[in-house]
Amino acid sequence: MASGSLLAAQLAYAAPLPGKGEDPTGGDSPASLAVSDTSTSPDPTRLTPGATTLPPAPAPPLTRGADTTAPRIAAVSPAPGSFLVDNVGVRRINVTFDEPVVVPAGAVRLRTLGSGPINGFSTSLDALAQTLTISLSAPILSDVVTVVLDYAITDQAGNALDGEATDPEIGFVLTGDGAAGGQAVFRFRALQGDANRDTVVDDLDRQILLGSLGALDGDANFNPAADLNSDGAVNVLDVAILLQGMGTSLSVTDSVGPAVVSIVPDPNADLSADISQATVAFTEALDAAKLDPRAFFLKEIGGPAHGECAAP
Ligand SMILES: [Ca+2]
Ligand SMILES: [Ca+2]
Ligand SMILES: [Ca+2]
Ligand SMILES: [Ca+2]
Repeated sequence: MASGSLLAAQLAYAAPLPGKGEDPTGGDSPASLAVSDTSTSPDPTRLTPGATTLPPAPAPPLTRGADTTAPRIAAVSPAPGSFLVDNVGVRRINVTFDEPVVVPAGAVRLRTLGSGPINGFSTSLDALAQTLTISLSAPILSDVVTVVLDYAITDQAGNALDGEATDPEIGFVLTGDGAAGGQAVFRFRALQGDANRDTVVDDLDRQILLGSLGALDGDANFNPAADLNSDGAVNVLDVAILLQGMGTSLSVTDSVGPAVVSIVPDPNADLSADISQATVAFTEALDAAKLDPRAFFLKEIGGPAHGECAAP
């Protein structure tokens, strides 16, 4: 089932291919196409009748102000890849950007490995609009949570989020590849009481707690793994957390389909040159044996499809 959504995916471009959008006749004739193709058609005899000069190159995108720099994510808390073993789990996530942003509805998506999309959450921006807080209506104490921040998020000038993260479970300094566009994907794990983080809460975790019971941070027998709530002491609070989680395990059933992380070139940007290749990155590995080339094709808006694309 997971590959079904992939196979249904289609790549459609919001921007016209170069030439089409600048062609005042809007026609599809080879002559009018050649006019705007300045790189390969210098022959003046092919100009549209009446034209004295070649038309200007398509305007560069993002002309709404001096700010042409895409916003990036500077920090995520909890840190990407965190394995939370307390009785709070995944309940609140803070995402700090390197400049004020606008977060439209639908730009933040949460999913769990065990039960799919999370709908019960709210988002808020701080006064400076640089930190986004995602608050879940119910804490997630046992699951794998994936957070997707879409590049519908923009800065105040409309530049799309430059959000690519190298690995959803590894920290970073700043997201992005230097070009606007690209979803940010982060992942957390939670299993209450799993002191050794082996995805099962059992007697091994109980032994780890007993070995450190009564210890304070700095004591010789203090084991950070036993301090389930990370308050610097291994005590009755940690025992209570362990007992609540005892016998549970982390779901390993993958019920979540792959999602697109980024598309290059950005489908929302005007193209300044012909393209022969588009690169699509996904949140997880795809099953190469089930990749159907017909799932990917390029199509001009109002124009023809450009054939099936080879997927590596
Ligand atoms: Ca900016
Ligand atoms: Ca990018
Ligand atoms: Ca364990
Ligand atoms: Ca503790």
